[in-house]
Amino acid sequence: MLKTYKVEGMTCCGCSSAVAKALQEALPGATIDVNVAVSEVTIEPACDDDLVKNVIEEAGFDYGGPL
Ligand SMILES: [Cu+2]
Repeated sequence: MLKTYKVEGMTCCGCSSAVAKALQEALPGATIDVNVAVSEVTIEPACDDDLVKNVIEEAGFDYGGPL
């Protein structure tokens, strides 16, 4: 099962790469898909919301919660 989160503050592919890299390091083995155009991140399998929030905020972006 996958889960989609809103992530604000991504403006270019550099931002999306940074978010993807941070999430991938925190969730080895997960499939991470970052869509900068709609400010969304998809993670499969679903994981803990607080972990996602922490990783996104530590990477310097704004966590917008699960969709
Ligand atoms: Cu950027």
